[in-house]
Amino acid sequence: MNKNISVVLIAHNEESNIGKMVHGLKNSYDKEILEIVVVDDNSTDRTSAVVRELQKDYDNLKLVNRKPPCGVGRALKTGFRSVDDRAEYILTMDSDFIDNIDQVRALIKEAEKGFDGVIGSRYIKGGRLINYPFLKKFMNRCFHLTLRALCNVNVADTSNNFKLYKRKLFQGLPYLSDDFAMNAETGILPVLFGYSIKEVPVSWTGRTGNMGKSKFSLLKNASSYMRVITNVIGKKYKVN
Ligand SMILES: Nc1nc2c(ncn2[C@@H]2O[C@H](COP(=O)(O)OP(=O)(O)OP(=O)(O)O)[C@@H](O)[C@H]2O)c(=O)[nH]1
Ligand SMILES: [Mg+2]
Repeated sequence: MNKNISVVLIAHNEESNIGKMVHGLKNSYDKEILEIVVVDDNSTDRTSAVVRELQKDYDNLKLVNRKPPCGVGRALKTGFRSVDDRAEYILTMDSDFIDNIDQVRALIKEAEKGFDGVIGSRYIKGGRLINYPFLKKFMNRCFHLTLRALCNVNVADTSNNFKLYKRKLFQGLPYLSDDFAMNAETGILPVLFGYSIKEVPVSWTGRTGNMGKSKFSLLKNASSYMRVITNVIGKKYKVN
């Protein structure tokens, strides 16, 4: 893969992580990465300032500043619209996935075998969760059990924002969610539309003290994830 991956990093108040992500990706995958697109949603910290500083060293680093309303889904969609048309693949990662940078190699290797998309999966053999809240894991497993039982989607980890897909899978499918639940849609819709998706095991470590705060709230987002399931059952995802 020579210079054909656009990386989309979504960020809201990630000043302590975003520089490490950009450096880490550039250092390890300069041959493969065409560009890195950071989508900053109204951060009140120095996230954008850090990126602007890095742009002095990296000419293929883009910064997109969104206006409110914020949201993971909105930011991802903005990111997908902003990538260079020459990119064959888009890699999505959270801005706190510093420990996962080494694992991008495994995703690239699988994509090179010809799969339309590869997911870094926490829930297949070899995947690991370190310092992960019990309730979040429990709810995630319930979500996937329901998906399997009612929607016939047999992907162990649809909702991890660690995905390397052919560009059209991110740009061409009808994602409806504006919030965190879009991470589940990017795992589910390619399966619904018949693309070949491969999961590779990754380990995931929770944020530690110097990594900023989580923005995820189970209470605020649970209904959005349930809506994804009712959308699948109600056949709401349609390509025009
Ligand atoms: N652009 C944008 N990014 C967001 C928004 N909300 C969260 N993010 C980013 O989405 C990613 C995931 O958010 P996290 O807070 O890490 O959520 P999480 O991974 O479920 O929570 P932790 O397990 O504590 O890390 C991070 O890169 C955030 O900066 C938003 O409204 N807009
Ligand atoms: Mg996180």
